[in-house]
Amino acid sequence: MREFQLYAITGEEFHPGRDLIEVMEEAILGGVDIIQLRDKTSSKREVLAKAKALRELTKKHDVLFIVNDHIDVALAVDADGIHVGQDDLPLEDARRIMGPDKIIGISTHKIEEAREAEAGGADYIGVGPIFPTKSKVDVVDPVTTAYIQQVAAEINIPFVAIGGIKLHNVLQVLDAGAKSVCMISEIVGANDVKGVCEEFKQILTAKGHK
Ligand code: 3NM
Repeated sequence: MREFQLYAITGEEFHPGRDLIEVMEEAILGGVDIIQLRDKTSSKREVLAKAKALRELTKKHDVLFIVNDHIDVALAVDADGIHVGQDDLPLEDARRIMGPDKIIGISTHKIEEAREAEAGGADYIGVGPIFPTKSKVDVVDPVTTAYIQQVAAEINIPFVAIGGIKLHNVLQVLDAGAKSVCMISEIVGANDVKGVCEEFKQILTAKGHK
């Protein structure tokens, strides 16, 4: 799997009146290396239409494209991969459907889930929520930065920290051992999406992550 450091997830509720593709293109121009389409409310047809547009955009800029949950949509648009939650399609089945070459990521919230994901063949795991967040409805209590240290020490596949990460606290996350960070609201809800991404990128670069 190609490495990534700055991961942005879509969240259209954070940019009312602004076009999804325009916002995500700004994020890419600011330095995001991977985008996930996450849409828990639209119809399958609507999700497919957004996925097609985002696939085109990410191809144009050579950025990875992941679809949350909708494995059929991921395959239909030839996304780079799928991201699943603990209650979605099990890893084994997701792998069978996606094949050996696609990226499969899974959200994990405790070390047992992280170990299980690694053993089950996930390409990367989400680790969170690090801080409180309002961007996910069924979110569990924050796992804290101490937990990042545990994951960094024990888990051998790439992990991305997520949940409540902002420009003002991202250094704590990196100092705890995360090499990749993922945000919804701080990126797509910003007035200057590109500028925020550039700032994240600068902080990552200063920490030695390209
Ligand atoms: N997954 P924000 S936290 C989508 O812990 C998601 O697995 C999480 O949004 C997890 O950057 C989260 O706005 C929401 O806090 C992230």
